[in-house]
Amino acid sequence: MTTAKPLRVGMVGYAFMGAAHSHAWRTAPRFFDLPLQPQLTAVAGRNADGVRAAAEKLGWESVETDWRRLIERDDIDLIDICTPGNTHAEIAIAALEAGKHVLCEKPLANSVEEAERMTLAAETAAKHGVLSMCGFSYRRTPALALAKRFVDQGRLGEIRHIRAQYLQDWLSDANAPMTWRLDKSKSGSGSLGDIGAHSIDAAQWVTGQNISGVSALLETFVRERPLAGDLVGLGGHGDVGSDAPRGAVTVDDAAIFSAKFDGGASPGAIGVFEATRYALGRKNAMRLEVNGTKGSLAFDFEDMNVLSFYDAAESPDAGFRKIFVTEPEHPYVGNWWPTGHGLGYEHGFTHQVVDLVTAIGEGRQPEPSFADALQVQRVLAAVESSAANSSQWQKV
Ligand code: SOE
Repeated sequence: MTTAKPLRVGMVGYAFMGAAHSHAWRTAPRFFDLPLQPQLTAVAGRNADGVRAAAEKLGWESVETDWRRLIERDDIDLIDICTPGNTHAEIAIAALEAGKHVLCEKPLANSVEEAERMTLAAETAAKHGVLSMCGFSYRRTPALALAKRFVDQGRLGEIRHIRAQYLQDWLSDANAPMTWRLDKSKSGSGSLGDIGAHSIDAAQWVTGQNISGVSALLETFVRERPLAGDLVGLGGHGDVGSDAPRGAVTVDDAAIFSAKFDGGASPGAIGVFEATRYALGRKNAMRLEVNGTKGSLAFDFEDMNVLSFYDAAESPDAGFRKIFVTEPEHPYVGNWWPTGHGLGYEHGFTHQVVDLVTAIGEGRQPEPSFADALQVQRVLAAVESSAANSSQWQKV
């Protein structure tokens, strides 16, 4: 039984991300030694029956039907925001100003203006030991964390190219019904902010270089979709029939853009990005390839326990090496299973909780900070601005 001080969590929202975060809060202290003991104290949702059922299923001790109650409660230390992006700024700023730590799902906000206000509130709160993180969970996939370790060790040399794709296909069916993710007033953007944001954060984090300019194209292939009662969750393919009333899709279905990186001393790298929900057959192919002067690496989330690495120092016929990222010395892996057993999507969220709780326990800034997430927001805005202006080059 741990003697660690409790960290009492209040979570807002209980859909896909709420389920992933709940699993992480429950699991992290069982596999990692943490300086604080997370407690699933309360979950908030507007629908009383829905939130009670979610609390029962996901293991939360109490429920609220208004997130503001979580902010008011003195038995809550941290607010975990698992709601659509249009609610992030109001909830995060209120929580930080009330002295509660914050974990906020990605993207940080639906606009740069909101992200700037959130970052200011986070930096003000940090002066009083109130800390915050944005949930770019792919940083905690062991293979991507190993990729960053290789770049930081200089094993790729100077970075020349970044190639990032995030390919899903859950909207390929023109009759797949509406969801909040297709409503700009809720999601802020479509594939660009939902999955492109992950690629932007991962590319900047792994390489240590920020994107400084972009040229972009956005496309919406299906401009109206059947309304299926309330906006359904991710890919809700309920049989709504082609005669159901249809609503306007107000976000991008796909985004492609080229990018220049700031590269520090040497000339920055250049990158090519793609995010789509129409790559038929690709289910969650979050891919990153980095080419340097000494080596290259490649990652595909659909084979998430593997990092491919090409070392120019080896004979050319050595080709790309397939590293099975399951050795105890690999990031996070040692706390789980013996070598070769592999991890899954949910482990990234558990590792996110481990790093957040450890940083809070040690009183230091968790990463990615809101400022890191603001940089991603600036890239998202530059992509939208470029696409709206004949793909003109847009500085970030
Ligand atoms: C939907 O595209 C989604 O659930 C994203 O919102 C998540 O951030 C990603 O991890 C999986 O796909």
